[in-house]
Amino acid sequence: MSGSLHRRLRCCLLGIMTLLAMQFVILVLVVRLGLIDELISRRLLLQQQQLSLHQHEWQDFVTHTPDQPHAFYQYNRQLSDNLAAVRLLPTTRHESCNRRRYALPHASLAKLSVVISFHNEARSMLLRTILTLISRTPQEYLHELIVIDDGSEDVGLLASLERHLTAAYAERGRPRLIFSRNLNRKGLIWSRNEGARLASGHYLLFLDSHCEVNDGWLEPLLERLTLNSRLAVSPLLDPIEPETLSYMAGNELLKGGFDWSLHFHWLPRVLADKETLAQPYTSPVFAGGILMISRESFRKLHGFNPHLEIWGGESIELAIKLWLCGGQIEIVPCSRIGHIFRAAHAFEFPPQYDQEQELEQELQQLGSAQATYLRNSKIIAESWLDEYKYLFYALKPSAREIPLNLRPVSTYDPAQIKAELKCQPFDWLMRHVSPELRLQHANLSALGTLRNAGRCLHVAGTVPQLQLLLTSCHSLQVTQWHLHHESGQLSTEQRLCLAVDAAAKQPQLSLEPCRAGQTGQHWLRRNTQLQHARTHLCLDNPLKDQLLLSRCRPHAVSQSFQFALEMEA
Ligand code: UD2
Ligand code: MN
Repeated sequence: MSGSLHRRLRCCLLGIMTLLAMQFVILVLVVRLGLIDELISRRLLLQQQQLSLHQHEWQDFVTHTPDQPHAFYQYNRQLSDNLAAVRLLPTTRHESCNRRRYALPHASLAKLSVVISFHNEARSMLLRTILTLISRTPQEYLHELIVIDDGSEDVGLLASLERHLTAAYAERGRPRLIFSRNLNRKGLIWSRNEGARLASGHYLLFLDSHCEVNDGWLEPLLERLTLNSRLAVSPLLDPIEPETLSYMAGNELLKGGFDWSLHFHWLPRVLADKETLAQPYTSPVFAGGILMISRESFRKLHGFNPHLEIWGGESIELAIKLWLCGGQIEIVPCSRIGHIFRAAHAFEFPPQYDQEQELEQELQQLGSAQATYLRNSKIIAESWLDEYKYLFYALKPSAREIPLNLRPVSTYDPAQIKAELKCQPFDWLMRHVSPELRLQHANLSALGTLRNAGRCLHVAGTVPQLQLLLTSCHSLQVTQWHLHHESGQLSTEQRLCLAVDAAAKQPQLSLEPCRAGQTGQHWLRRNTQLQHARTHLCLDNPLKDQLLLSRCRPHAVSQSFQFALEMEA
């Protein structure tokens, strides 16, 4: 009796477990195959009458994607292909943004032209960007969409896109669709300028080709722009994870900034008294390159600097130019646009220098991406930094060797723009917009690369496997050092400090997290020597590329270390 009860119980339990396991497998499958998204999107498709492209057309377009390895896109292309054309996205903005009514101008006075330039974007990703934009933008404001194929390898893509979109939106006549293809790649900056040239709306929005606008993205931006004609705005960018394509909330406590090497950085900001997370806030530069500006302001500023090539720096230049010449920049957190932030460039950069050019060897060997960015940065420094450009060259000494030989691509001339628009000198920006630029060197007695006999002191590897060595000064990743005025700390950008372990039998050089009041991290500058305060020993490179500490010997070449930039005492 009890035996059969046992058996039945075991059977029952086994049954339940099998059922649970099956449910789990089904759940995993549903999630993996994006079926949930599919279901949601079907509902969405029914709800959103504006979206006129049918599921089979999406499939037809996407299945012609050429097969490429992961590195080609730097995100999960298969997953993108299987996700819905338009996904339901989480609401990431502050809930008060949903309740607000935005003061908008009549649509006939606020026509929007969206410019998307792409190079080698996956079909599903590009189409999702476009369809999401069309379905989440009030029809009456979305005047036109300008899509520029910047020499992509998938040669059939643009024509096919044009066919599908034109068929889908012809009836309602909106948005106006403009397609243009660069047979040879001309770069993002040229293409965005071209897009702006083709545009006819009142406002321009520059968008990357792997974005998903979130609900209600336009109204908060438009409201700000119509309140203040000197303004240009960015939405708050929500990151989309490249592998899972999950849509996450961006951070409202960050603004856009740059350092003296003209690299973009997110900077922390502090909320003022009573300021809420939903309020627009000023920012030294745009949230990356996704920005909205009146076409008239963009024209007055002569657009993006056409001397900048391929990729990089154009939105920083536009920001500097805008601030100095009477404009303002805001990030508007009630407007959300998702963007895939990729870990690495998905495309090659055309070589900047040919072997014939007389250049320092290291510069010649610089990767094309680095060389392009360095050249673009040099153009910006030369155009706008005035007497502060020495700080740029201190951090990027190899930029000095870059020949600019600007091709006469246009009449673009910063000096003329400054005169035309009565622009302020760069110093004004440091005083009123980017005080952090001033702080970046106020408490330093030296900064930049640290050179001994033509080689530079460099930290290789990551914690805990750090290595201190001497390397070529022209590699762009070479460590930039900061010698702090008061603490005597010699630190890297990662806040690692050069220290000496005095307890060991032989004092040893080491790298440790910078901490206030650590005497082991205190260095003294004696002419070109670096003397450790506690042990009185000097940094030395007696045998080629071997760093150690030894008794200080004035005039010893192996103990002479030059910073790229030394402040006057
Ligand atoms: C960032 C900006 C981007 C732009 C760029 C610097 C964000 C979210 N994005 O891009 O707006 O300011 O930095 O220039 O901050 N592309 C071309 N032709 C090329 C190379 C790229 O059309 O030769 C397209 C590309 O397909 C993409 C866009 O340009 O749509 C930006 O390139 P990215 O997405 O690879 O680089 P990202 O996101 O760092
Ligand atoms: Mn991008």
